[in-house]
Amino acid sequence: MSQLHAADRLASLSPRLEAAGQEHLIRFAERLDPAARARLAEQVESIDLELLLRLTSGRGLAHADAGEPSPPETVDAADPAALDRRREGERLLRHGKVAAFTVAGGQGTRLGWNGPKGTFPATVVTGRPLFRVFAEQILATQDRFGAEVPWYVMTSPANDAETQAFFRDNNRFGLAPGQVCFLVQGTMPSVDLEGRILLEAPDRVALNPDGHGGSLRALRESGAIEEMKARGIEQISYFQVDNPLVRILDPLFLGFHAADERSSGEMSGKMVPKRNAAEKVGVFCRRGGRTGVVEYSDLPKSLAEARDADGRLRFRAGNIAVHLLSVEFVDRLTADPLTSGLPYHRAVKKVPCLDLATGQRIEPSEPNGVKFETFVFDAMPIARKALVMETSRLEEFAPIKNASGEDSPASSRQAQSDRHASWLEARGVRVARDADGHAAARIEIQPRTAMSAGELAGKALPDRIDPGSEVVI
Ligand code: UD2
Repeated sequence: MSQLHAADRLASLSPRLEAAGQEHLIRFAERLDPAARARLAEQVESIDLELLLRLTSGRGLAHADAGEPSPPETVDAADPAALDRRREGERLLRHGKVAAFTVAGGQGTRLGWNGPKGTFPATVVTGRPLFRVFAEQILATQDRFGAEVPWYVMTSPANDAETQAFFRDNNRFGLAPGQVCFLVQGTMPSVDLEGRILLEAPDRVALNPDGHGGSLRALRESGAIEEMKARGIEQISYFQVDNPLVRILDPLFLGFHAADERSSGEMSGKMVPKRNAAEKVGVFCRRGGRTGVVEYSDLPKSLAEARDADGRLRFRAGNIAVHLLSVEFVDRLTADPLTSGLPYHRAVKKVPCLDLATGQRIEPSEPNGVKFETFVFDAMPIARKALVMETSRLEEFAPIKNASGEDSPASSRQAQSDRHASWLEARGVRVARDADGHAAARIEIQPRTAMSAGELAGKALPDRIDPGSEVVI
């Protein structure tokens, strides 16, 4: 591109930027070479200034106070319909109607891992990375039901290349060519506290990933929805990259979601009872006749701590971020970008950027910027009827989020051993336990061996597991 052309492009953006109060974006453009000017022009052209104006003036934002919430109705494995529902879920898997979908676009800053979170060594003995843990569950499901499960992985511009390289270097963990599909999520400009778009460098707008709610639009824009329809996929099994205990393709959940009169088959979620009032998980609620999630940061302390007559937390339905969505629902929801958007949540954060007056780089010590993100669970109230299924924390939830303490690699590994100890004990194996009742050995059971205690039947198992031992089954 010629220098003149790039300069022209920037000049022609000027009136629009001025009208939107964002003319500072091209203030430092004179210092740039033609290629950098062209890059800047392209980025600025792609910003939806109208959307930003709406958001910075408080419209299109999620409201935490949309009526008094009440706890939702839930179903679980003890439900009288469970056996029939499981059969229906198995039928969907046998007929290849389900795709797996991982959101892995987050930046994983809390964990402090230098790389995409899915590459983190998560399992107890062999240190299998999260992506391999999920791939092996997909392979194990295929072993059992005989139909291929396509796997969609959403990345972000910051980690896409590294994520794809990891899959390539590991030969897609044994999955077939064409079975793993990557899609890159969208971004939103970060703004300062006055709503001015921030620059990361003279030729670069400060962008943040648009939240996991952006996954629905990314499914459409990448062509994944069309591809799923062509493959005969009906349901999408959505999960986060951070939970090695996640049951990716759960026939019981699938059956409740797709075939129960309490569900519309559009969107469902799984819950576990909250560990305590302060646990950092969103909670499922009913509001205005609809089921949805209130994020932990939006739940007033008085409600978070409220108890029912049995002494249990009133809002105990902790969201473990495992959802089923029908392809048809995502298709409908994303058909019209103007009317179908999820509400944006506003987060005030520290955003390294240029001082908009001087062009000097700032590493802020206090929050100086606003990031806008959408959350996938805000699609739930849009579903005609959304079902919430209760499951067990021991079986399905031990996320890796923090470097230490709760929800850390250490706590997740202990939880993995505890789950596997309980499976072995259910088959008569004596497992050493410590004074707190945790497994006193490191125990890894691989998905292709068993994905539940029942599946260990008929397998060669030790009689006992001694304290301090390491066992892979
Ligand atoms: C999330 C839920 C919380 C609870 C908890 C369960 C939100 C806002 N909160 O908390 O209610 O259910 O999980 O574990 O979801 N991601 C993207 N792109 C983005 C942002 C996030 O792909 O732009 C992915 C990220 O890679 C991860 C997941 O979404 O897999 C969760 O993101 P988070 O770490 O921001 O959410 P968290 O753990 O605070």
